[in-house]
Amino acid sequence: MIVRTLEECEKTDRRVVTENWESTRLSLKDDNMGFSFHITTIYPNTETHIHYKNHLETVYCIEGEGEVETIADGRKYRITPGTVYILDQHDDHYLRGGPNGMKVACAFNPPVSGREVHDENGVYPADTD
Ligand code: 9YT
Repeated sequence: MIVRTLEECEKTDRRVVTENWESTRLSLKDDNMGFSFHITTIYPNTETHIHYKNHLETVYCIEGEGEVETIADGRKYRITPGTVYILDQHDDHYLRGGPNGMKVACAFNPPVSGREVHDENGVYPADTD
């Protein structure tokens, strides 16, 4: 069994910080679970273009508020604590943090390796190992 705390992981390179969000990857590919599990903070009043062409992601809102807009159909979804959104179609979308930002728990399949950030098209690279 593996036991970690968010607090200890935040002090390591598991914590990845970008302009719009930061994320602490609590479990990664090398844990061999078939998915990775992250606690992510979306910064207030940000908009991030995301298109996980190579991954599926499930996102559960823990606190704060935000919005997801799916680009193909222009639909907007308000995300509040207790809401889960599931990107089962590799959905191209905008993720917006509300005025107080938003904290979410995310699972990625396949798991990320650790240092991934979005490229100019909102994509994380495919796992080529
Ligand atoms: C919800 C989302 O995808 N935010 C971007 C960061 C991602 N959760 C990550 O890499 O941990």
